[in-house]
Amino acid sequence: MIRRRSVAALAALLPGVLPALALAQAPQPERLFAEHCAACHGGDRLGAIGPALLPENLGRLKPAEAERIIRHGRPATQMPGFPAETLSDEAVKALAAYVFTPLPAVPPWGMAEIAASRVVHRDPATLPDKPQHQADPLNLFTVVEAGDHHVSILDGDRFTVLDRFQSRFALHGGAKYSPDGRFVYFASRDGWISKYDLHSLGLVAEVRAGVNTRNVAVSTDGRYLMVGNTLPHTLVALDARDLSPVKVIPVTDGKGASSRVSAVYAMPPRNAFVAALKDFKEVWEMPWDDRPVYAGLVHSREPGREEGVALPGPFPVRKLKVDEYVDDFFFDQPYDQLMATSRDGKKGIVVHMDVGRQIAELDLPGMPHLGSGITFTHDGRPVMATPHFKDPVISVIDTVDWKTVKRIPMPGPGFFLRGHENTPYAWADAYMGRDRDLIPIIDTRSLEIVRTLRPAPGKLTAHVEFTRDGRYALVSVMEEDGAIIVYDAATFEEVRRLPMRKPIGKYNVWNKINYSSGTSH
Ligand code: DHE
Repeated sequence: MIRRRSVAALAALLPGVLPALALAQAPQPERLFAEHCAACHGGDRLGAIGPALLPENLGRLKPAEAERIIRHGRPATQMPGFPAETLSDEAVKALAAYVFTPLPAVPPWGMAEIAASRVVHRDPATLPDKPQHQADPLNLFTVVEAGDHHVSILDGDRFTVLDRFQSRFALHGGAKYSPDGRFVYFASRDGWISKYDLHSLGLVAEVRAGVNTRNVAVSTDGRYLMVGNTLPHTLVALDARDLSPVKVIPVTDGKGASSRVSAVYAMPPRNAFVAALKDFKEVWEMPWDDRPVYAGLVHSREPGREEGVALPGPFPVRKLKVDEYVDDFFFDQPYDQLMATSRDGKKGIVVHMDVGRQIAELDLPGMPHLGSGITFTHDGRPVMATPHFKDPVISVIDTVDWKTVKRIPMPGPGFFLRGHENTPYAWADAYMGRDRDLIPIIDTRSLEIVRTLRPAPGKLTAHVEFTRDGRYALVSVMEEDGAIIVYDAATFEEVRRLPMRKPIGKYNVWNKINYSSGTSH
């Protein structure tokens, strides 16, 4: 086979021959991939030392950006650039298009593949009993830096970085903690689940639970993780101690159809995971304790009140039928009910978990981002507030009568929203609008914006998290040369600015393990 390098050399000698040769050399993406990419990304494109190169896994990467990365490489990673003498412009284009082409068939990724992928970095039995650092272990922050695929562990009192380490490619979603706050779990878009010890500041184990993963949830007894996948269509239960697989639950209807998982979360008072599905109009509940669940109308936390057919376990699946496909969902603070929307839907729905069905509709046009919702009390009533991807508003909804209390006008459609029990202010952003550098702050008493910050003019700024006492708010400047900016949550004055590489999200141990009403689940 004539290599492209040889063609370039020949072109200098025999210009007239080149057009014919070039035709014969029309880029063949499979061959180019095998030659240049497969060693790191796997011949099947499922990933090896490099990430999986499938459309599902490349998320928001644009084809032009993929071409740029192939040509110039990715700084601070092992991805090299391929100069023109190795890959012509056409070859780069063909490769970029190839990685956005879906695989002809979903590869098998069951118990055997998951178990074989597991890497144990340290025997859990050898880990220290006490923190090996001076920081308050419950006021740490985990910061996901997407710029160079790293994670920083931040002391939430001194605002110093205790550790910074390379993560799996493209971590997405909130870091999740064990109930005692000792361990943190991450999910990457490629399905890697990593367990990190916050006492000794080191990785414990990793496992690939899927080929393309939405997110991971942790049971409040600390024994299990549940991973929701879009490739293949499965939910995967892992043993939280060493990440060994416990059960793969196929997301099927028993008649040959299957569905991607939208997301899975823990519902603490129910001792159950709950998953929403993208392709079935169903919500699935899977308890992690040994209590049976019932496929019937009544499912009650009061012993003896359940009725229906007991489903087989472990992780028996109770399927609740709903009117919409659920892309995004959120819980009321007692965790009895879930509010849900589909991305293209005009309305939201409310599902009561005990009743076992949909009980109300929500007036929520403009693509609400319920996953970023928060709850608080307004005028003595429990309410939830959510930003919208499309409308420049924050909707505030009464979680008793499900009426809209207010649609607060915002400077642009937003992505995230955060509050805390110890502050009356909720911090938003204008991520999806034109002025993406704004941080509007809402007074939850008046439901008005009381201040709008512009922490880094011209730079995308979003996602806020509070310290455990609610005294400081940490804001992300989500740029390559970005920062975490610490604000006094009462005076809105800047206290500290820490340089970071595109810090996407940050998660406070205390707020997460206590299921703070102002933070994500
Ligand atoms: Fe996210 C959380 C889905 C795009 C940053 N995002 C989540 C979760 C889901 C989700 C299901 C909850 C995970 C958890 O914590 O358990 N995100 C989606 C999408 O479907 C969407 C729209 C398209 C996609 O690419 O998958 C999407 N998300 C983005 C982004 O473009 C963001 C801004 C940057 C990025 O990482 O790609 C982004 N998502 C985040 C962050 C969280 C998140 C920072 C955690 C929020 C939190 O506070 O817990």
